Amino acid sequence: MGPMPRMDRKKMGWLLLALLLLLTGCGKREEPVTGGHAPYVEDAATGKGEYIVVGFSQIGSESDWRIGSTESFRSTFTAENGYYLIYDDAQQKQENQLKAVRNFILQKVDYIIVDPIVETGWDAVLKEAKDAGIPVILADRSVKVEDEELYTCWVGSSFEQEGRSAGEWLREYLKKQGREDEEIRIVTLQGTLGSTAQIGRTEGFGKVLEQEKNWVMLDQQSGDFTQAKGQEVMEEFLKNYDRIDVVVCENDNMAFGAIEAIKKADKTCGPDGEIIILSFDAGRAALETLLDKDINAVFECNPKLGPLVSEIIRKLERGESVEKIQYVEEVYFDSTMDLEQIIEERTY
Ligand code: GZL
Repeated sequence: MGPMPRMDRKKMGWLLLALLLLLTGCGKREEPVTGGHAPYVEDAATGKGEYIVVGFSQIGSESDWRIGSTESFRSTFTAENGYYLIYDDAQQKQENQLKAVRNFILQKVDYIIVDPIVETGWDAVLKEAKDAGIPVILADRSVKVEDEELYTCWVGSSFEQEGRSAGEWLREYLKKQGREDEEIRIVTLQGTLGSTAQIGRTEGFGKVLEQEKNWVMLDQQSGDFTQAKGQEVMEEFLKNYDRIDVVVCENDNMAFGAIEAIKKADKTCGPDGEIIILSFDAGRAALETLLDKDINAVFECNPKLGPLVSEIIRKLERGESVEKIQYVEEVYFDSTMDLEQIIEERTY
């Protein structure tokens, strides 16, 4: 059965939604963000709804970056901007994301946005969305599926480039210190295993590691992108290895945990310390930590994807085609830069 016309589809959708909410209560889904407007007013003349109804499955609230990402989507997909947002926080569980997507399909939303916690396990639910005629846009992390046509497009960072940039920065930094021939003992606090960000950053840094014969990767463990887990894993590393020269932290919050663990072990880190700390995301807190000289360099990962995704939806609404993959621009920061101004302007 092809997609139902928006108007009938819509009426059916609201009926089903009312039934669903009646049966299940509001559940953990947040109240739709409508800015107080009536949820959906059809314009009899055009038969088009006043709002574009968007279901957004967000991973959780595990990190500063994630909070910045959620803020970007919620401040973009507002009633004032012509949207009716149904937001779902999966609390870092893929099964909750799959449930949310199925709910969005049941409610016959116009678009589904997903930030997939890990790359695998999406074929079935994306096929259901496709069969229901609902376009799926991936934001931030991506998926590995048999048929790439199961999603309309993906917008996010080149995580492999982020990892490579960190390796290249470290190579230059060590050269300036006259340590290019010294054995460099490295550990990595990885992000959520199987997530696009973790896969790309690990691979990208690994590409540079391969070229540096005196670099040794002692260990790589997941800290799941959280500060608590990052500290726990770093404590283990410090117990297991008598000398660590570099910690690659695949996000800021794990870097904060690693710094806690290093200080608890009466060691020092940062530009004036014995352990070099590299981090990804470059949120305001990380830049401030850079200023405090506890971190050596941070590699930006831009969470402000809301406006980009809205632009994509507007194009699709006009029947225009969109790029399958769209990367966002990113830079890095280290303690040689004038950070005050940058921190001042940081919006996440
Ligand atoms: C990266 C994003 C990662 C961040 C973490 O795009 O998926 O997830 O690096 C966040 O801070 O938890």
